[in-house]
Amino acid sequence: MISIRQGLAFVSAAMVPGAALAAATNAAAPAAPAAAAAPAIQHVAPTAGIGVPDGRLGMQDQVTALGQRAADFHNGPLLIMCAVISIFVLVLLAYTMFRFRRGANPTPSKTSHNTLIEVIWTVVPVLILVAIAIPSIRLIRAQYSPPPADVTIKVTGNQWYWTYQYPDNGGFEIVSNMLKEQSEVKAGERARTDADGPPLLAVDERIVIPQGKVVKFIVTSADVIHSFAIPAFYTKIDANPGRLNETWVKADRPGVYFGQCSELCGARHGYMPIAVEVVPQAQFDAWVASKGGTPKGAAAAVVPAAAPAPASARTTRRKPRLRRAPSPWRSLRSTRPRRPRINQRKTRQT
Ligand SMILES: [Cu+2]
Repeated sequence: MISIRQGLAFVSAAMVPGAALAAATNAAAPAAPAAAAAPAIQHVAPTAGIGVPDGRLGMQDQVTALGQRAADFHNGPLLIMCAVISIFVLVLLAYTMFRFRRGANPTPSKTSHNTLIEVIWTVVPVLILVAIAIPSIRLIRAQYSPPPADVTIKVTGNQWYWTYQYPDNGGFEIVSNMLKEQSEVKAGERARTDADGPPLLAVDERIVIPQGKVVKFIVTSADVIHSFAIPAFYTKIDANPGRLNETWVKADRPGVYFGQCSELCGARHGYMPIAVEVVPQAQFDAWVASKGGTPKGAAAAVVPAAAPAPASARTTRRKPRLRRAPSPWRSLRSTRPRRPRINQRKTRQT
């Protein structure tokens, strides 16, 4: 696995100018802040088979309702349809090869078309595609219609690490780097342990999100295209420079879930994992405070209460009216000299 990734890394290093040099010096990732403002929460260790790859075929166990819906659709109707169609085509092919072989048919049939069969083999695939498209489009609609967000996180892909900003909680930012193995770190440097997660997936700073709350991820990139992907949430979205993409998650099960950058983004593409830890709201607030942020609701207590409005004042605020910007053509029209009305004069003279 590592050798394939390293091979890919060298190929991509050759494709991206300057990437080879950066890979050699390994100087891209900034260090995480050394000291936190308050003691951090106790992070949980991963559960085997949940949120981590375990060698199985197919999808990981889903921990969001939307992910479960997608997994049910994939493992149910889609796989059954695939299997039935594959077996049907295989049997038909084998039967045709045997029944119409040259040995049994010295005089070959001259049949060139059959209208009924042609109608059937056109209409049936169309019906199958429609049967797949309707639930697929419903699923996409559910993915792209997020409920109002409780927490917003801005995710930025960098060569080759992730940064996460919490604008709803004071705007603090954390930098997340992959943890190296014990044999790879210098003395005094933090190495991966099994409590952090599996090799190539464990990170020094996890994204922490509250359990059962709608979390909106605004995803972008600082350099090249990355992809923010967490299989247990059924989430994968590109991080494009200069563009904000959006996805959302509502995870009901506490735990830690791992993902990776899923877009070939340069020499160390294989070394920018993602770890999301789902914790109860109280722990989330404690974690936010430990990072120097403000738990939601705490900000309201800090801001002084507004002076009571006079009795005559309106109780509801009127929606501000949007002023239309003056049209650029307007000034152009007023300064443009008027065209002489030659045609009209001519008609008057004649
Ligand atoms: Cu990447």
